[in-house]
Amino acid sequence: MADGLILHEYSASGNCYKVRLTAALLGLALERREYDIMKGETRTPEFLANVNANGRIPVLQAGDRFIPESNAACFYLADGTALVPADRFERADMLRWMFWEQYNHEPNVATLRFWNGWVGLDNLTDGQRAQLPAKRSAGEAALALMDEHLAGRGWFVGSAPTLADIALYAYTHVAGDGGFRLEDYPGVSAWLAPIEALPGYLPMDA
Ligand SMILES: N[C@@H](CCC(=O)N[C@@H](CS)C(=O)NCC(=O)O)C(=O)O
Repeated sequence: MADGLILHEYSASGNCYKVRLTAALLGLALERREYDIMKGETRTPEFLANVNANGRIPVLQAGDRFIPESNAACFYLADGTALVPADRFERADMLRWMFWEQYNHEPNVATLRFWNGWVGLDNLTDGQRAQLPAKRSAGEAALALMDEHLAGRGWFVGSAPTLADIALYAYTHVAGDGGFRLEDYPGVSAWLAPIEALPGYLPMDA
């Protein structure tokens, strides 16, 4: 890839980890720039003007162009590789799971991890506290749907790992941090190890 690649990130974020994991599996080097989201470092006028007007990480920088949104950044890295199926239906099916991840999985599984491990359950606003039961049951429903889909298959789409697996792995493998019990989802639990055995696999805390 000709462009120098820079990942603007907060390392502990699963959304950022997805991009690092995709790059690692593809053998691509990334320069990493860390922003402390707990200190509002992605909300400064400089960040909003120069990196992402949406005030969030990850943002992948390719040369002088910027790609916010984790799954778009993963796609940029993996387009044309085996992590994106050549078959048209399977490619759309991969995108289906990546959109689903952002709408049904991440807002529940990742948010409870963040509230539990970063904000602290005692520090939630009344509005956040009121959302806890709904987020818990929506997160459990997401894990149950993954479990059902994985019954009898090794990967989310087709017969090989794709970006759908990477996008879903990022927050699923640390779902316990948000109080979810992965042992209740045997299909999901069994799917983690083959991802971790892929050549180039990078752990979240590396
Ligand atoms: N849909 C976005 C979500 C990005 C997002 O929510 N990033 C969080 C960290 S995981 C963030 O930057 N939070 C800091 C803030 O909102 O100020 C993606 O997939 O990249």
